[in-house]
Amino acid sequence: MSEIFANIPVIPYEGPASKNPLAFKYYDADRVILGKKMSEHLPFAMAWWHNLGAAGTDMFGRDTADKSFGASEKGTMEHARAKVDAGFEFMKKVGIKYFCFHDVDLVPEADDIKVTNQRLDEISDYILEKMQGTDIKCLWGTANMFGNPRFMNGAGSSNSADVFCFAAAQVKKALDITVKLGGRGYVFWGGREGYETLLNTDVKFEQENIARLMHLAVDYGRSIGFTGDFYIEPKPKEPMKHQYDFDAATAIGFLRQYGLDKDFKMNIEANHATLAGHTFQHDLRISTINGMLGSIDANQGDTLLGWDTDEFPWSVYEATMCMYEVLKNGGLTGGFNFDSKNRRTSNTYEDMFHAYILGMDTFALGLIKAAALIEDGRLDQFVADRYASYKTGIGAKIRSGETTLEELAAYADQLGAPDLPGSGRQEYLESVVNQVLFS
Ligand code: XLS
Ligand code: NI
Ligand code: NI
Repeated sequence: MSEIFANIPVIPYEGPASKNPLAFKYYDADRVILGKKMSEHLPFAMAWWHNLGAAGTDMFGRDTADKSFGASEKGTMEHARAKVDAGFEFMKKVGIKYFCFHDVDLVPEADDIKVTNQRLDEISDYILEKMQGTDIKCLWGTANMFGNPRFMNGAGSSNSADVFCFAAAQVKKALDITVKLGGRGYVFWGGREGYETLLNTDVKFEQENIARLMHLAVDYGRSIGFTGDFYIEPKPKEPMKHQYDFDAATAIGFLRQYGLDKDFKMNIEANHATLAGHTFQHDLRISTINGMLGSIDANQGDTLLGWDTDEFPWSVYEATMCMYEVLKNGGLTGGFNFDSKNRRTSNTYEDMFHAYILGMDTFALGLIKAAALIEDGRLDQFVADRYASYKTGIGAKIRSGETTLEELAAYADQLGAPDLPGSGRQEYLESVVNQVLFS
């Protein structure tokens, strides 16, 4: 078979001095950081939909990029196979070991679900064939339960029981394919699981039904040998005005309320966290302290725009603080899925490679710098010292639960007034981060 990206070689690591646009400057797969290879710290994944599907269409204009990959007609099984060929050639050339997919990224959806499912069987056989002799696998799969008009009122949260059944059918099939392709995880992103107006919405009913669909998915997944994690991918809005999985804290509360917290973790997307009014690091921290950080959708938004722009991550600050959380979490059981797309104006095959080189180099730098921050130790030490008043005396009694409100009130009476609690030293700490980043 002829190469699709014929003028593009396997991307080598050339180091920070290189000016070759088709080389890594920081991502050196075998370099060991804190006792583990970069490639183990950073299980990168290609998002099938953006890399092989998105061709630049926006609300105001048509495709700018050619993603037919040599197929004579788009939206055919011939095109679906061409995407598989392109995807595997791409992953091999950039050195990526995982991919993520929605069912409808893999094949064109037919009117009849039975036909779509046959197509999924066929394409997954082909993907399996392509996987042979490589170490490429699925990171996670998911069902697209937001594009088809039938999901206009939601999937698990739909008012229509028939639509709920179609959501269930898609989840079942997407789980089958995920397991078949060796997937580590299975994602629920509830793009339509929310509301436009409370005037027509029974929130409690809808949330109970979403939880029911998730329980059914867990039961089925475990019955076919899926041992990985299920993930919720929180997002506050877009396309719905209000989505139920608003942010990590909300999604974790939901999972606990409905008894799903043993099987589910978070898939945190940078741009979703910022849409929720948080930093990326915030949603990662909320997930890690709850033992629920599973996987990451690696992208970044634009502070000037209020939607999910899905840009390739280039902020080394953000990537560093992300990797700081990931390292403290002892890594991820999932991986780093580039849920990112080229800008509409970056419309060539080379741009696809430049984008992944940028994303992978950004996270490699983030990893190097996060490890340096941890080894530097000043941040950790500062935080430990900041809470030192709880190590002894009355503080220790508060922590161990060996006190009463009366005793604390008597303690306060006797003091009269406490000392101020100590400077937070934010500017100093920010300068430590800069020093570590740029030295
Ligand atoms: C959309 C989401 C979506 C999920 C998978 O905003 O990021 O792409 O990752 O359905
Ligand atoms: Ni997104
Ligand atoms: Ni995503």
